[in-house]
Amino acid sequence: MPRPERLGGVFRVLCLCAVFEAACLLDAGMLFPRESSSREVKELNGLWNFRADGSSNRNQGFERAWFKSRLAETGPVIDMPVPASYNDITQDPALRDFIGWVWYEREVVVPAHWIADEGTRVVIRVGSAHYYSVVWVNGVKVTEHKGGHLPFEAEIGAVIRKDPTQPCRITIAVNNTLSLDTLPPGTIQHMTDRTKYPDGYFVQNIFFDFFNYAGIHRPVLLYTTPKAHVEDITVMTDFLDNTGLVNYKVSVQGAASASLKVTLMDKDGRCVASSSGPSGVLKVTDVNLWWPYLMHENPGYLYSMEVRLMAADERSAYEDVYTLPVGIRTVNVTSTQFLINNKPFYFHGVNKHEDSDIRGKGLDWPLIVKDFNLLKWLGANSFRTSHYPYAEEIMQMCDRHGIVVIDECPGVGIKDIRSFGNASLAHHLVVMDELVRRDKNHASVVMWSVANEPAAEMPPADFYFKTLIKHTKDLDPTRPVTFVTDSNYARDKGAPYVDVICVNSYFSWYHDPGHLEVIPIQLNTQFENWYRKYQKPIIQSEYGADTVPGLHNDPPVMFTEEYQKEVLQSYHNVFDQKRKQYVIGELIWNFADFMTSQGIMRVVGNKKGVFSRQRQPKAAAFILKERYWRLANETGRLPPWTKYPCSL
Ligand code: GCB
Repeated sequence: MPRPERLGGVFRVLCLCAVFEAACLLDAGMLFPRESSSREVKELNGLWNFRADGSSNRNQGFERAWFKSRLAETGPVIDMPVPASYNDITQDPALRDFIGWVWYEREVVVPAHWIADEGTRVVIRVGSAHYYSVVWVNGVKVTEHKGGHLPFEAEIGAVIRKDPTQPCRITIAVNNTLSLDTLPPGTIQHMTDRTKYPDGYFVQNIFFDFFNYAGIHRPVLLYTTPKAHVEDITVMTDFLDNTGLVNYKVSVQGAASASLKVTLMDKDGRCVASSSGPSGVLKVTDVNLWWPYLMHENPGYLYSMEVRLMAADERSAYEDVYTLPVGIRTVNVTSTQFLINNKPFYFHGVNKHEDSDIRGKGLDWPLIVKDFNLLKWLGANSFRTSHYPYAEEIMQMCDRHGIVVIDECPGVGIKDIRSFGNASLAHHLVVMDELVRRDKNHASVVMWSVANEPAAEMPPADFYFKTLIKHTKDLDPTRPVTFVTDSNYARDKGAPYVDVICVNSYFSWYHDPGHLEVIPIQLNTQFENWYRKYQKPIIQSEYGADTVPGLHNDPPVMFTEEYQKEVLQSYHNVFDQKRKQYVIGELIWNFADFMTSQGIMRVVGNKKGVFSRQRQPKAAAFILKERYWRLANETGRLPPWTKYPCSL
């Protein structure tokens, strides 16, 4: 007779398998390109040729087929760095505020053996380009993609093999025009009053509070795989006592049959479990769980799962090797707690933006590493990817450093009733597919956020969010789902479907500006109302105040460093009462100042950062740092080197 605890273990594995089947709905994968003994990667970062299509209908590039010949042959080109937003690179205000198609192009030398070996797949991958992209190789269209924050790729072997003597010319056209069914939504407004605006004048209206930076924002690269290759891997993890469980599924392409060897290695490269076959459970004795930063002395522990595929056809034999970092951890939500590895986790973190001087939303390693150092200095254990998916490279950093992520899709600014129609919903579902497909294996990602502050009170919103949240849970039954709300109406709409209530509020800022004294009562009321209604844990997902660094006044007045400090401290007092009950986290708005479109509410961007846009601390950063380290000391187990939060 199996002992009861054994039965428990078997049951656990069976449950994990059932959940797992549900989670493998996505048919195609898109593994992050990694080099291995069977795969090569060639980065195409650097200078590209660039031209904005300034024609009145912005369509000259297509009418004159700019993709057919070298871009310099059809008009003037300038240097444009990739990755980067193009907006702040030149001195031309027309390019900063440009709306429409821009064209990028560069030539690449493709290694001869990639072309000679017909058994090699050559893939182009764009980490992200905002918003709509079309890609040609040597004048042949290879793919197009809608959506600004997620990767897309295309196999180009057949095109480059057509004439191996030609250099490989890559052309990418990118359009930043937003419509009512893009994510985020926007509208184009044509100004026809000739007494006020010149002929053909139009503007883009947006309903979100960050600059609509555009261009190729993340790395472009070519990579190879063998024809028979590992197309996707999904892992879901659990543990029982000391044994870690890694339930995996591998999908293979390009081979009628293949044999697989799956090996899990610890940090020192020692094999701790192995298996063969396209799916299975790896059992790890004496498991090192993945823990958040400041919750454990050894945070961010990652195993390496090596998948080795062997296959053959009448022509040749193929071997493909892909290694995936795997953190073993669980996530659960009760009516009052957020549990990681069955221990209560309190989010003390930030909201961020991908945003900095000059490069806009372009991926920039010095900035990424600086931001992680600042997060650690602050004692932050988490962030929300407000308001769109961040680069995969950032998600990998979070896995390694134990920074917990609420992964948000670009569903921000859904305010117009027409953005709740079928076309919008269909696109939103696809974006969630792409996001879950990309980020499902990141241990750091503990929750999906499907939207930020939608107009949830509008009648079609109920069906929209019910469908969206159900779809997301079907894609990934292991993670809770939320959408972030600001509206009291939403208390009765949409929220029933979420697992965790995320609420933004700006008491004494947008409401009762200047009246710091209202914060305690209003914040208290906010929490009590939400909890009474839903009995679900609550995260204060935004709060803060605009602050111009160096501006001082005592007693505090709005926009000064003193006022930001007071706002934070008043909120913190209430958090300290409520975190003993059902408040499970606090995320400051914002980590750093960021650029917005111009308007009477913004002084060169949003200034609610606790760091300036150049990542220098305002006075509030020290308040937050002291608090976060105190919270960490109370709730976590600090690594010896972080006892004194002075250096990394
Ligand atoms: C919010 C939004 C965020 C804004 C912020 C603000 O509620 O979610 O995108 O930037 O308020 O500062 O107004």
